[in-house]
Amino acid sequence: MPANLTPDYRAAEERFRQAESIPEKIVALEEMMAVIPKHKGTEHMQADIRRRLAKLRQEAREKKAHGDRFAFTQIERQGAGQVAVIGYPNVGKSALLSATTHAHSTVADYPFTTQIPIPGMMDYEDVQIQLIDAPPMTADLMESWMPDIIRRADAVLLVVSLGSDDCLEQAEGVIERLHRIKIILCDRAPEMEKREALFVYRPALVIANQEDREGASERLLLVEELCRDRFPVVPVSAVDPDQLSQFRKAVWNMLDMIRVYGKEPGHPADMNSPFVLKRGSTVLDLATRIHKGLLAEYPYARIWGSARFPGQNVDRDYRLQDGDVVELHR
Ligand SMILES: Nc1nc2c(ncn2[C@@H]2O[C@H](COP(=O)(O)OP(=O)(O)O)[C@@H](O)[C@H]2O)c(=O)[nH]1
Ligand SMILES: [Mg+2]
Repeated sequence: MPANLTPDYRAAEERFRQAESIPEKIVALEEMMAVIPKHKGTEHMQADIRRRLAKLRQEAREKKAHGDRFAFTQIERQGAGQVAVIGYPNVGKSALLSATTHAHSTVADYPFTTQIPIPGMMDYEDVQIQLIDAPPMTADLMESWMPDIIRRADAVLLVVSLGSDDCLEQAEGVIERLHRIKIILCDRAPEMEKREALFVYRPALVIANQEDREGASERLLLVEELCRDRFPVVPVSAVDPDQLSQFRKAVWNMLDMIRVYGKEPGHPADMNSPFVLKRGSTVLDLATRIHKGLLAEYPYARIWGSARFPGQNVDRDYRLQDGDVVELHR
């Protein structure tokens, strides 16, 4: 049975499409509900509108409970690094977060379900990395506080869907939109002197999600071609947990950090809780971190791992490597 939608309905639907905030969307949906012809042919559509309304109202309540814009962007940093998960609607950002963290982000097959940034902690071996499920953005649309989230984050996961013919647009749209507000996504931030004034650089991975979908392998080639020499591309499927160990590892590598394990003289190393430092950190950096300056002046260390022989003495400028066991001395 044809729906026979009226011009009034079409206009309200268009307003909904254009709406950027939750209240605007709610108003537009209520209008759609009011003017939709009520007969059997539109029953499905009515149910869909009601469902979307319920969802948005719930989110509006949650948003209130979560406070204002300031509170959105000031997500307390936890773990080894903070990584913003961004991208077009429906690419699977929330699904990835749900699969890799304990965060409860709504996964749904219609756009714009995530309206507030939701943090979750992802395990990678013996460290944890904070992922932030951000609301969707497109080449034209972005919540006003999204740039803050991205600037505050250490790195970015740009998620695209290999299930969609728009996958290239999903990558380029985001990259260009951010460039316009002076955020450059890159593989590694260039040397200071090579940076453009007033721009911020954020390391990024392109996460090619929905690899299980039909046509994904052909689209993956296109995405890889687009990103060549610019970003690593990590194909994943949020619905296949076995694959996600590669994802975790790639995120950790992007952060460019090392883990070192502390050891007290005469005691075994504490292999349970590593110190996480920027790659390139020295014995002095570690001493400064642990002792907040007290031991920082002329420390030396004994190192197990990257040193030439176990327990070798190294001076304070020694560059630590991932996995080193370090016994600090003064
Ligand atoms: N087949 C498949 N479906 C996925 C995958 N990731 C997400 N989805 C589905 O795609 C839809 C949108 O996912 P969602 O995480 O809400 O997207 P978001 O808008 O980017 O947060 C949902 O129906 C998900 O179940 C995937 O890797 N494979
Ligand atoms: Mg989402």
